[in-house]
Amino acid sequence: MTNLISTVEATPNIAVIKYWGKRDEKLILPTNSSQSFTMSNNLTTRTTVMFSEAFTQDEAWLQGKKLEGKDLNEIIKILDLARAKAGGAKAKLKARFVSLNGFPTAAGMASSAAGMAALACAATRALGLALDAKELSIISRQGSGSACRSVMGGFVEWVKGENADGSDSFAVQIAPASHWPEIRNLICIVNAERKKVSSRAGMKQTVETSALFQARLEYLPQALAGMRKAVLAKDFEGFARIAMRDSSNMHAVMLDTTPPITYLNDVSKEIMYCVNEEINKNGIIAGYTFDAGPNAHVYTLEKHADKVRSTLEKISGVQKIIECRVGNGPQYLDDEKKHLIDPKTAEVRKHRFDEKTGKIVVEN
Ligand code: 2P0
Repeated sequence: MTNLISTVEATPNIAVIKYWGKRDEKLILPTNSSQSFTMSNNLTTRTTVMFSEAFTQDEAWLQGKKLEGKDLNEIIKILDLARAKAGGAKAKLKARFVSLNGFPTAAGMASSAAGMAALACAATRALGLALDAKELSIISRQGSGSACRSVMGGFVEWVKGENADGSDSFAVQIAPASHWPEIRNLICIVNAERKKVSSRAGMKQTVETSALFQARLEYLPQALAGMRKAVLAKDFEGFARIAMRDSSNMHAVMLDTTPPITYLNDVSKEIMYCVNEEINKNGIIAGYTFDAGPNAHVYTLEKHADKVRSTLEKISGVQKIIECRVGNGPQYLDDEKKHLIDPKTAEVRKHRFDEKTGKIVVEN
């Protein structure tokens, strides 16, 4: 058994109908379905996984730092799922995992979705498995819920499922990236600091304490159906209206949580006013959505992107704007030089992200 190695680049996804609440903490099963666009590869995470008979334990490096304890166990959980699928002698092999974000730290982007999607793809490929998107989605979901939407490109729905074992809770592609190539996401960075309350802890508190949460669950089927219809019809106005409403609905249940969870700051609110009152004054050409943080994702169409960007840039507190398109999902890098681990020596290669060129550089 030689060369059990695979390298994958995956990208984050930005939800337009949000996931916020679990019905099963261990299997990561959501209280509701959610929908997202997978982002283009100017925001990418590269991950190499190698299995070898020579390894005596699982080891992992993230952003050049060796992982231990809980962080390492989260990686091992996915490696174990991949090993169980492979079975036989391969199920006993230990692995090395190396992952690096190919986007500026100041991007303030959550990388767990891209990272866990890349891990599920790379680990299963390295073991010689050729899983379909559904199986990859189920594995990556157990690393981080939103990751299950990053194993495919385009417009994606994570169907919540009903089964207690999670076998029907996975992502499906509703439309490929080519369906609506004019879509742009202008990511407005207002604060790149780490958030105070993690999504995992925050959504648990919401489910346990928010009185408004039930109303959110009752409104969601209509929002999901409306969003699906708007995207398939390329109805930007309908899309933007539903996305903005769902973002606010999620942030409302966050505020209704005990203790209250507030991710939006004054600059986020300025962006909301600017989109509603200035940019959309003569018709809806932009729509925002906010995740578990203050940075805005402002969706617009290619033909309006320059105008929308120049208006957003004037808001004091907007530090940087990163423009993304809709992406095609994970890419397998078969070029031996791209691996973050040397396949011959099994050593972690020197690697870094070059902020100037926006490229991941692998040395030796
Ligand atoms: C989403 N978020 O739909 C929502 C919107 C944040 C706000 O998915 O506990 O990192 O690993 O399943 O996926 C962030 O939560 O949480 C998230 P876990 P995850 O994108």
